[in-house]
Amino acid sequence: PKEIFRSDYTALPFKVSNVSMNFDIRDGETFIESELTIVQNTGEGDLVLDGEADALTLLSISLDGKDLVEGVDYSIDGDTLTIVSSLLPTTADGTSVLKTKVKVHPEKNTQLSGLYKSGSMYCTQCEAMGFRRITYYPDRPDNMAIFDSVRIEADKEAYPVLLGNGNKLEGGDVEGDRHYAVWEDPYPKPSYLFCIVAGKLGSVSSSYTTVPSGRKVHLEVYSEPENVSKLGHALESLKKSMKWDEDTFGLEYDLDVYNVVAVNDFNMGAMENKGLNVFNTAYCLADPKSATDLDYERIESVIGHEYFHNWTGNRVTCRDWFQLTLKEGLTVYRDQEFSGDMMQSHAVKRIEDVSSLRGRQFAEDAGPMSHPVRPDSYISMDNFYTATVYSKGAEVVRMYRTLLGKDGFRKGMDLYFERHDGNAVTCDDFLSAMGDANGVDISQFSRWYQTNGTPTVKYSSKYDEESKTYYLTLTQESNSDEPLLIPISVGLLDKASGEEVVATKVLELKEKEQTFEFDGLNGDVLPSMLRGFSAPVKLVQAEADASEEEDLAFLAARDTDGFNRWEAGQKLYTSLIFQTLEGNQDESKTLDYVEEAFGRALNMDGNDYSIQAYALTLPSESTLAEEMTVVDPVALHKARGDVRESLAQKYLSEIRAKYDELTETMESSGSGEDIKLDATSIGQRRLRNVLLGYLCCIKDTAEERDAASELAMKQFESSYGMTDRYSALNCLASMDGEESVVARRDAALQKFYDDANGDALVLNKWFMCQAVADLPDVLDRVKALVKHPDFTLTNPNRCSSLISAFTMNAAHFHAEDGEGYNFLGDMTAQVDKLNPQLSSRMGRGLIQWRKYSEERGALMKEALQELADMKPISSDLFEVVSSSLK
Ligand code: B3K
Ligand code: ZN
Repeated sequence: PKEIFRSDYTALPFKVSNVSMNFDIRDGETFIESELTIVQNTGEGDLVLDGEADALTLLSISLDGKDLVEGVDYSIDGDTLTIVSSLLPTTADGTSVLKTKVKVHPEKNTQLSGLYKSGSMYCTQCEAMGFRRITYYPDRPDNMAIFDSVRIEADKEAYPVLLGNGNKLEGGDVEGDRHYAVWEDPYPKPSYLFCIVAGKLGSVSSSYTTVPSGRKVHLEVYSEPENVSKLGHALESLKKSMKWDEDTFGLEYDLDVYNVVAVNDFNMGAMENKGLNVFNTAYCLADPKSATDLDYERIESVIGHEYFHNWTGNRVTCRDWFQLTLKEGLTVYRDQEFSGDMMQSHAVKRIEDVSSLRGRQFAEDAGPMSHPVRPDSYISMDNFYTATVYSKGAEVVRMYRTLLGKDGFRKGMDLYFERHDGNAVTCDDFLSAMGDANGVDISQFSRWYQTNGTPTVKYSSKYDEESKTYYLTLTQESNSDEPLLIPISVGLLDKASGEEVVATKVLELKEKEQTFEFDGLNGDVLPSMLRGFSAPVKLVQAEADASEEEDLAFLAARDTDGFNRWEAGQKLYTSLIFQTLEGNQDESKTLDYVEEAFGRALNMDGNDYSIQAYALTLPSESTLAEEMTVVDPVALHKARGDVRESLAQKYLSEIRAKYDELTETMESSGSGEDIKLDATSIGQRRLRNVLLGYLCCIKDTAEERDAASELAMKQFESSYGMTDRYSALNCLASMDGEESVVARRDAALQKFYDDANGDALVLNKWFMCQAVADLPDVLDRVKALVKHPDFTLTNPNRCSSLISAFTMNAAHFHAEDGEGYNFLGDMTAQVDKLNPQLSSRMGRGLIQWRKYSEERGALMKEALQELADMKPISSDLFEVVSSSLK
C-alpha cells in the first residue's frame, strides 16, 4: 500500500472539462460509456486516469475517433491508465475527446463503493474514490467538469425510476421492455459528487420557492415502496434546511430539482451528490412507532448537513482530500447551528455535541491514529472521515465565529463564496477569507490545521483587594511548537452575592502564558471558564486548590451559562466516580456536593426538561476514560454504576414521584399514537427515561429486581412511541436473576422482535440492545446472534448494530480473558473480504491498546497482529492496524 502526502500536491497537466456518459444496466453486468473532453491544465506531464483494475474491464478506448493501442498509445499500470502526451492537446485552447467503454458488476460489489446493488435498486457512492470504480477518469476533487449528459438505460418494469445529478433532459422507451432517462448537471463538479440511481421506488414530493430569487424547486424523497410512509420527516427537514440557509447565510438552492434516495446498504450516513443525495435508510426513514426522538433529530441534522454541502462542499469544494475538513468541519458547524436553532436550545445542542467530541474525538486524538484536522498523509482516504476531521473541524470553524463575532463570521463566509464559487480550494483560502473580510491578521490561527492532539489550557487566578483587580493567568500546552490562538470565553461571578459581575468576554490566548486583568470589581470573583466550550481543549486549574469542588458546586447552581452549569455538575460527578474507583471517597465532601447538585437538578422548576435530563446524567464511561492514563473498563463500569445506584437509592422516592408525575403529564397532554415532537415533549420523554434508568439500576435484592423489571415492563407495554419503548427495552435487556425477571426480559425482546415485522431499522435496534446489555454472558449471546437468520455481515447497519455496538459495551468487550478482542478480530477479518471501509472501522476497536493494562494491551495486540498478518488484507484495514502496531 502506498502512502500519499499532502506536500506532494501538483496540479493536473490535463483535465476533463465536459463529460457525457451512458449506463446500460443489464442483469449481472452494466456497460458504461464515457466521452471526456480533455483540455490542457498546466500542460506539463501525462494524462493519467484513475481506474480500479479489480472493478473495471476495459472494452474499448479511442481518442478523437481513433482506436488506441495498448503499449503504444496508452498503458495500464495497476489502477491507472496513462495516455501518451503527444496525442493530447498541445495548445491552451485545444481539445481532445476520449471515449471509453467498460463493464462492471454491481451485483458483486460488496464494498458499496462505485456502482452497486442494494436490495432491488442500483445506486452509486463515489466519495472519496468510487468514481474510478465506474470509469477511467482523473478521480480527484480539483478536476471540476460539467456533466452535460448522463444517460441511464434499464429494464422498465424492474427499474421504473432512473435518477441522475441535476435536471432531467428527456426520457422514453427503448425496445425490449427497456427505458432510458438523460440527466444534465449545469454546474461544474468533481467526480466524487456524481450519482445515479435506478430502482422501483416510492416517493413523497413537495416544492420550495427560494428567497429572494423565487426559483420553484421540486423536492422528492424516495425509498423502497414499503417505506414511503416514513419519508415525511425527511421532506419537512429539507424545507427547514433550505429556509435556514437563506436566513442565516443568504444561500439559495441553485437547481430546479432536489432528490433524496434512501438506501438500505450504505457505508456511512448520507452523501451530498449534486441534486441527488443518497441517504442511509437509518438517517432518512422515520415514524413514531419505529424511530426514537434521537433518530428524528439525527435525520433533521443529516438532511441539513447534506443540503448545506450544496454550498460548502459542492459549489466550493476541496482542492485535494487533505483539505476534507474545509467542507466537513464547516458543514458540521453549520448543521450544529441549524439543529440548535430548530431545538430552540443551543445549550442542549452544545451539551450533546461536546459530549460526543469528548467521548470519541478526544480518544482518537490521543491514540495511534491521531492526526491534525488537515492530515499530512494517508494510505486510504476513507480512513480519514474521522471524528477529528468532522467534529474537531467543526470546533475549529466555531472558533472563527467566536473570535470574529456573528457579523464578522458572516462577512468571512460571504467573501469566501465571492472569491471561490465554482472552485476547488484549501483551508488556507478559508482562513484568508475570514481574515481579509474582517481586516485582521489571523495567520496564527492556521496552527490549528497542522496540530494534532488535544491542547491543555491551565488557569490560575488571584484577586487583589487593594486595586480591586482580578488577575487570570492562562497557559497552554499542545503539540504545536508555537502557541495556538485559543479563544477562551469567560464570565465572572461575585463570590459573595453569586451575581454575574462580568458578562461573557472572549479572551484571546495567543502566548504560551498570558495574564488578563479585570478591574473595577467590588470583591473576589469566581471565573466561569471556557463558556459554551469555546475551544476544543482540556481545561484544568493550575494548582489544585482546596475550594475547587466548592467552586464547582457554586457554578453548578449559579452559573448563567447553561453549558457551564451542566459542565460543573459533570466535573463533580467525575470526581466522585474517580474517588469511588480508587476507594477513597470517605473523607471528602465530594459526595455532599454531588448529592446537592443532583438533588437540585431533580427539583429544577420550569420546563427545560432536556437540560434537566442532562444535568442528571453521569458522564459516559468513554468520557471518563479520556481522563485516565490507564483504564480498567470493568472497574470503571462498576464505580460509575455504584455512584449511579447510590444516587438512585438516596433519591428513590423523589425520582419515583417525578417519574409518576411526568407519566401523568405526558398522558394528559396526548397519548397513544399521538407522539409530539416539540422540544417540551422530547424533553419530557428524555427526562422520564433518565429517571427510569435510575429506578432500574437498583437491583441488589430479588425484590428490587422484580420491582425494576415490573416498572420497565409497564412502560414497555404502555408506550406506543419508539423512544419510550426502546428505553424500557434497554433497561429490561440488562436484567437478570429470578425467573419472573428473566421471563419479562425475554418476553419483551420477543415482542419487540415480532412487532418489528421484518422492519430493518427496528431489527437493528433489537440487535443493538442485546449487544450493549450488561449481562455476564453477553458475548455468548452476541455470538449466538451472529447466527440469527436476520443477521448479515453485508449490511453495514446490521453489522454495526451488533458487532460495533458490542465493542461499546466496554466492561464486557474488555473482559479479562480477551475473548471480546478475539471475537472482534474474527469478525473484522471476515468483513475485510467484503467491505474494507467497514472492516477498518471495526478494527479501530482494537487500536487503543496503550490505554489499558499490560495484560489487556497484550491481548489486544495479539488480535491486531493476527489481522496484520492476514493475506490478503485491504489497504484500509492495513493502515489502521499497522498504525497501532508501530
Ligand atoms: N461526504 C460524505 C462522506 C463520504 C464518506 C466517504 N467514505 C457524507 C458527508 O459528510 O456529508
Ligand atoms: Zn459532510
